Amino acid sequence: MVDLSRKIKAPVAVTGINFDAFDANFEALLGSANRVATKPANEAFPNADTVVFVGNNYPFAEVTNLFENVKNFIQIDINPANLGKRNHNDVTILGDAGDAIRELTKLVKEKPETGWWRANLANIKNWNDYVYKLETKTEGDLQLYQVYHQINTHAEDDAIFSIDVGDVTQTSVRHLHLNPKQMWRTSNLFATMGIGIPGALTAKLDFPDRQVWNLAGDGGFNMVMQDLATEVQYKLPIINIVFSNNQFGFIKDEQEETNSGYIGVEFMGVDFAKIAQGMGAKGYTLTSIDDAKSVFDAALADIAKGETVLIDAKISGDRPIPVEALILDEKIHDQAAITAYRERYEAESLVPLTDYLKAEGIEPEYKAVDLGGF
Ligand SMILES: Cc1ncc(C[n+]2csc(CCOP(=O)(O)OP(=O)(O)O)c2C)c(N)n1
Repeated sequence: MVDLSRKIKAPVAVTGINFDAFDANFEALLGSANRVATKPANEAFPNADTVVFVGNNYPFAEVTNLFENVKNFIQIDINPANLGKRNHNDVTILGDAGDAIRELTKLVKEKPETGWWRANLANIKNWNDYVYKLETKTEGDLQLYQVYHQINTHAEDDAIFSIDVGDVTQTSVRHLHLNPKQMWRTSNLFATMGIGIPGALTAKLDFPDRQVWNLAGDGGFNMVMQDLATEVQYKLPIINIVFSNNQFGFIKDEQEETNSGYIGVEFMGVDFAKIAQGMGAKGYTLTSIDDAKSVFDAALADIAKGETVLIDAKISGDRPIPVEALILDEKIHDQAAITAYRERYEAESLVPLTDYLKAEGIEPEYKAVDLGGF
């Protein structure tokens, strides 16, 4: 797929669940669209004239009308029931996705570099720089981003990540920088909170020699934390990270968009490190950026001794940037709204794709990215 992308100069978007199939450093990786998503993917679709839809189910595409502006739709799928399910197909290929992509890559001629390719690559780089800037901040309150920085720098080359449901799902597709040897799993279609611990337990039982992480919000962790004792009982050295913000962040953000106030989305803090200790695991509380590296170093040393570990990261309540409702483009939004958006999400450096397209002489589609909260 990477070879085909480079040959035809078409960037690659993934569904969230599939982002571990690619190296995070692949220069044309847009990420995923909608809400568990990245900015470059959400901006690319309204401007894309052709989509090759490969081995995909992708129900969210229908709900948000993601392919509204797409003129040519090519689908490759081995399951006939999936063909034409999400969009009208102009070309349909029934077959194994890998085989079809390999054959197509041989058949197509190398295309010279295009403005579309350059604009998307620049947009991806701009987004990656933004993400990295947040992760490597050294001042201010501890945010989830700096916790991911420690996870990335402490993760082994073939680590497995079990991800709970909430902001942690959205932020993992943005801030876990994976390679295809690593693996992430979550509850994708049903989005069942509490999946983090059981996923990590089974991962460690199935792959005892690989490093296993459970990443969960405090809401999701509260639902299943008793099974930390199961990790200890079966001597499973799993690194459990709890992103504690005393709120159902993912739902609170939805309520910000749709309600005139908040209801039922805030709850009291819990000392998860003490609970971990009470269950025989090693427990750490992380409260500052300064301490992040040493806490992770200590946790990884425990893991090396075969201990089960929990790090309770007391993060700020900052909302991660809503890329499903971007407010960056002067042709679409007023300046005051753009300034407020940039300030709130520390997004001064973010450039809309439309700017990169204009610079390449391509007339962009000025359509607000508003994917309705999905
Ligand atoms: C079992 C279950 N109950 C409710 C939901 C709806 N839901 C999705 S995300 C979410 C909030 C997650 O909160 P938390 O784990 O604290 O993570 P945060 O979003 O704050 O990072 C809720 C209630 C769900 N997906 N699964």
